Order: sequence, then structure tokens, then C-alpha cells
Amino acid sequence: MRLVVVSNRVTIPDRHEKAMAGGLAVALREALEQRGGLWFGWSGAIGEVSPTQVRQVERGNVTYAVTDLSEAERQSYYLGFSNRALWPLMHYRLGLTEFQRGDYMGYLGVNRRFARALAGLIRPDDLIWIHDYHLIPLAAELRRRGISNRIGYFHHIPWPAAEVVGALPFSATLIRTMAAHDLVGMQTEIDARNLVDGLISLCGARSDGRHVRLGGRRTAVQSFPIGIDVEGFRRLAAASVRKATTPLRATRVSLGERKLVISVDRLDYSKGIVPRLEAFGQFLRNHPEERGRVSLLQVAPPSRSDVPEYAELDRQSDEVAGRLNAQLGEFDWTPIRVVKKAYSRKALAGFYRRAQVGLVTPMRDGMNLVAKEYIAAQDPADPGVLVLSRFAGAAQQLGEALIVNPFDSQEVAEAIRTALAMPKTERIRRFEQLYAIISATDIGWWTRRYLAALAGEGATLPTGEATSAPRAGPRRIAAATRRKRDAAEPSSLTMIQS
Ligand code: GDG
Repeated sequence: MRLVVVSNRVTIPDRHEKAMAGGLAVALREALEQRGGLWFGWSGAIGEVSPTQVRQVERGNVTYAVTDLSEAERQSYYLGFSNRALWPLMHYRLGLTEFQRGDYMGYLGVNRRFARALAGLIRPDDLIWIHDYHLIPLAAELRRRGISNRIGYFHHIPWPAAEVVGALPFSATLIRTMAAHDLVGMQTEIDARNLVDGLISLCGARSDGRHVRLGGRRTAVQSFPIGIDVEGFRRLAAASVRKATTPLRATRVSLGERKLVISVDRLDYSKGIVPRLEAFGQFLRNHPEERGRVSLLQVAPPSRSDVPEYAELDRQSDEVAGRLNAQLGEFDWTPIRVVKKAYSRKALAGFYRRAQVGLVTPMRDGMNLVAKEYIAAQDPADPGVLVLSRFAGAAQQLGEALIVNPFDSQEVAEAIRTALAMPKTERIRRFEQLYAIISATDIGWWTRRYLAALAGEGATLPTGEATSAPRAGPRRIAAATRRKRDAAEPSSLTMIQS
């Protein structure tokens, strides 16, 4: 069975380069290479578009089929409806949700155009796997064109409660198109439950808990918590100690013996960057004895800078970091460093390994891969501590982290203090539990599990079973650690959808 992956953005790999990005993009490419297949989506370029214009490039047994967007489509489909309406809505930020009918029409139009172009490329027994919120109505458009293949969808971001979804004009019309899939994958059980509730209350669907029935179709809705290339990241981090990257060497010089707290996020309001900086300031005010002994490094590569809310966040984060540094810093110590650029994966792995605390406090997040990368990068003999927002999907799996409410700056401040003071035995105990979970549910596990469910291999699981990864002790960790796998190359951002 050939695999067809559809995502908003498609990056065609260079002939000479093995793996351009890490994590998800590489995992999908590997799945495509194993089965042979097609990857369809937006090229990232803006141009004149004809309705079915598609450029095809062959790389081994994978065909990359891409189409450009017109400037009007980029504005309405991508910046407008996807990133100013669906993104904030799905992250529970109704106050930031900007709904424009024209944008919605543009969104539907691009999905229709993609369906038309894609339908001509599909073979009868292809498995079709659609990714993310840009492409919610795509399957329904494919069905209208007579495509009866098995179609799956994976939603990378949170799916909010029906009350929140219902605030979006035309929400019932939009979300009922989810029923055009055979399988819908969510990051967590909560997201899966929210979708099923929404389909029942907004669209009149019926459900037995495992499946939703709507419009004569039966759709399985399940959680599949996404993972990372644990072994690849572990190796990158271990190598960073043997052969320090330039940024890591520079960090050693500038930090000396000081402790480091690390945060890594796209510059996005869902990640809670500004409240986190404030919480770090709170921590230094609560514990003056820590001043001069620890710094926060926030890596925040710019993202979606054409969207006004992101430009505002850019300004705010500079302002807050500047104010806190001015109020709390010393001539020889800067409490907070915010760097707005992307580093290689290798450099990131080195930063994670060097940091005593991984501070991952999004206000909402589908999963959050940084939390898992931080764990994977630790030295098992002397690991750091993960402080994790309860509103990241990852918190459903990583209960041994210090779980915090990111809206409570005092709680976050005290968790930073607890993490910095945690005895080694407790750090090791927590690390071992967390490492066992992330390696048992790594990116390979996720891809295999999703594709097996989509292909209908084995009975579908009740919602929730997929989230409970086996808990494992140190022996299992050692075995997982020994497993050989190709290390991912340093990369630009891993995300295929943003
Ligand atoms: C969406 C969902 C879900 C960041 N800075 C640099 C860099 N990164 C990499 C990280 C990580 C990735 O980007 C970000 O992944 P997240 O999961 O944290 O967040 P989103 O981009 O919002 O992703 C999210 C994910 O989809 C997968 O389903 O977990 O909830 O929002 O891998 O390391 N990579 C490099 N340099 C950087 O400066 N190389």
C-alpha cells in the first residue's frame, strides 16, 4: 500500500542531503521511503497559480508534489483563517481570534484546489495521511471527488472544548468535515474527547466512545501522543560534551560555573514566553541569594512575523527581558538572555545538556517536543529537572516532571527554586521514569502505531489506550539507550506545518 502524506508545507530534500530537518519531517520521510509514496502540499513559494498546477520531483521512491499559493491565498488561507482564527481558537485564546468571512472562503478555496490537484494523483489502494489544522476540510473535498481510500488526519495542536469551538462562525459546517476521515488522531485523550463531544453537540453525531457516526460514515477518534527521535537526540547531546559546538563553548565562557535554565520555543504567544520571563523575575525576587548564580536562556526563533499578534509578542518580550535585566542584573551578570534566532539541533542539544533546568511552560500546547528533547539530552548520571506546564499535552505523559500552572507566576517561580535545589538521587529517579516513557513512545512508535491503525491492522483501540505508555525501570532505559538508530542531522526547525 502506497502512503500519501499531505501537509501545509512540503520541503523537497536536497539530493545531497540525507535529512534536512529533524523529528517529524524525517519520520514521515522515512515512512514514505519504506512504503513508497507521495508527499503533497504547499511549496512555500508565492506565485501565479492555475487550479491544478502541481510540480513533481522524484527522490528515490518518493514523489514530492507541490503547488505554490497566490498572494491572496497566503493572506486568507494561511495568515488569515489558519493562523489568526484557528490557531488562537484551538489554543483557547478567543480574545485573539480574528474571524473574517473572506479568509474562511479563501481557506475553503485552497482546500478545494488541493483536493482537485491531489485527486488526480491518488491510486486506488493508497493510504492517505493528512496533517494539521490548515487542512481540516480536505478529506471531505476528496470524498466529494469520489476518493474512497482510507484517509487519516492528525491534529498537532490542542482541540478545545465544544463551547470554545462553537464560538467560531460556521464551526458546525467546518468540523463536521472531520467525519470524512476514517481515523482522526489527537495528541491527548482530552483532545480526542473534546472532538467527539463537539461532533455530538454541534453536529448531532452519535458515538460509542470509540467511533463517531455522522452523515453515514464511521470515524475512529483516538489519541496518539507524538514522540521524538530519542536516541538521535541523546547521541547529539552526548557528542556535544565531547566536542563542544561554538555556541556551547561561548556559553561556558560567559556563564562560568553559573547554573543555566533553558527555554526553547518558536516566538509564539501560546508558548507563554512573556509570563515565563516574569516568573523568572519573580523567582529572583523571592530568592535574592540566587542572584548572580543562575541565568535563563530563552531561544526564540521568530515565527509568523507577518501576523500582527506575533509582532506584538516580539516587542513585549524584548521589553520585559530588558526591564528585568535592568532591575535585577549586575555589571557582571545578566539574568535573562533572549536570543531570537534558530540554532542547529546539535547546538540546542548542547544547551539542553548544559542546563540544570528545562523550563517548558506553554499556556497551551498540543504536545511540546522541547520537553521531550530536554529529557533525551540529559546526562543519566547527573540529569537536570524538567519544569512543565500542565497545559502542554506532554504533561499527560510526563507526570514525573515538576508540573506547574503557567498562569501562576509564584508557582512557576517556586518550581524553578525546587528544581535547582533538587538532590541528585531524586533527579535521577525522575529522569529514569521520564526517559523510559519518551523512549517507549518515540517518533518511530508514533508513526508505526498511527499507520497500523489507519491501515485497519488490528482492532481500533478505545480512546486513551494510546496515551498510557508502559512505565519502565532503568534496565529498560539502558536497553532503549543501546538501540542503534541513525542520528538525526542538525536541522532548521523541525515543524512541517508552521
Ligand atoms: C506543533 C504543536 C506539537 C525550536 N527552536 C529551534 C528548533 N526548534 C524546534 C524544537 C522542536 C520544534 O522546533 C518545536 O516543536 P514544539 O512541539 O515545541 O512546538 P510547535 O512548533 O508549536 O509544534 C506542538 C508539535 O506540533 C508536533 O506535533 O508538539 O504542540 O504546536 O523540535 O527543537 N530547532 C532548531 N533550532 C532552533 O532554534 N534546530
